Amino acid sequence: MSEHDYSTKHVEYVAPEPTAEEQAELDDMYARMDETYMKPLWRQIGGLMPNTPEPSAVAHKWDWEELYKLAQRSGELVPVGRGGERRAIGLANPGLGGNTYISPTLWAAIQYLAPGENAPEHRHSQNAFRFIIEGEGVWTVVNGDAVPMKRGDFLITPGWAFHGHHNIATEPMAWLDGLDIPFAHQMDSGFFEYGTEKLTDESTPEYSRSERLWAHPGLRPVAFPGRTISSPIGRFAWDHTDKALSEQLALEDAGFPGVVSPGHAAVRFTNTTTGGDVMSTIRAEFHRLRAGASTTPVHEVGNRVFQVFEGSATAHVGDEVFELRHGDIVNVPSWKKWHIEAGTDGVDLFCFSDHPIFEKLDLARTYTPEGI
Ligand code: 1HN
Repeated sequence: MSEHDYSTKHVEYVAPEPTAEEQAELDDMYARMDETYMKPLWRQIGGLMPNTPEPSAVAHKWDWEELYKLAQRSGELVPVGRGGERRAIGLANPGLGGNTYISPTLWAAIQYLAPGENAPEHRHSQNAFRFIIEGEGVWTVVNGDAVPMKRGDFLITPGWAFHGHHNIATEPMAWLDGLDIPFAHQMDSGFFEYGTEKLTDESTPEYSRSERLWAHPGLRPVAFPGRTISSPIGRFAWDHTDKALSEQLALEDAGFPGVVSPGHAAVRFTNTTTGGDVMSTIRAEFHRLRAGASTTPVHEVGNRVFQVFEGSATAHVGDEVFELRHGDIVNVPSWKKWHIEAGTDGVDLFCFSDHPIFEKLDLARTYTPEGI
């Protein structure tokens, strides 16, 4: 709960009624300000400093079937290669002026790679991840480490790591990409470089080197002490995530703590050298709700994006209600009250957010109107 009263409202400034002469002078002054790129605060404070965040981004749902069909069509019509770099279709929030921003900070896209195709290597300072909603057969090569991509896996490509992908299977594959592109773009902090067109490692190991070294619970290699900016684990394999979630619910059944709230299990992907988020700007989590369970309604500074992995759910965001099935994506704009209710078979949900940005800058706030 918060000590703040979020119901206070801005007072509209009412200027004293000017005489005709004064009005002419005022008009002239405002015109001159306009011509010289100046703006008086008294005409805009309410918009600049709302009592609580008033995001331009709106809550929106993208239908997986529709996304997949269009990705498939683009696979038939548009080649992938140097220049375009990726056959990725970005999700453009209807409130963000036609930019490919799902939120003011985050990019989300569906990427499609047909059998035998290569997405050439490049690197950028923007952080990226992939979440694999279905399929397998693609390996991504991150700084020379070949990383398998399989159903349920979460993979990271930290900023400035070279990366390219190839599909060695007989089936096409589509997955979700998330990046902090809008944040980098709006802050003018982005850098980009091409790498090789041919992947630096075309092997197809069952586990990446990063997993072989780092992905053993509670153990780290003594040869690599110290902290890394992003997680040293490049791939969080689904079987670990699945097990961690089922154990939380099994412990709940046995009367032990572990779940977030009744019937709501959740894990966060972490940088094992710090215990913090996998990357400096992006948080990633996996949530599992039993049938009939619901998350606690909350307002939060920052932006979330959910993708349904299995099952079905109803998302409530502000006054809107979205029915979600496998693969569907929905976003929660900053400070919009949200909660998610599981459908009749429960739901598995992948979630990513920009919350680390606000936490690092001491700008994070949450408010649970109904208490916890
Ligand atoms: C990118 O490099 C990838 O590496 C995916 O798979 C999506 C969107 C914009 C810019 C670069 C990738 C991207 C991207």
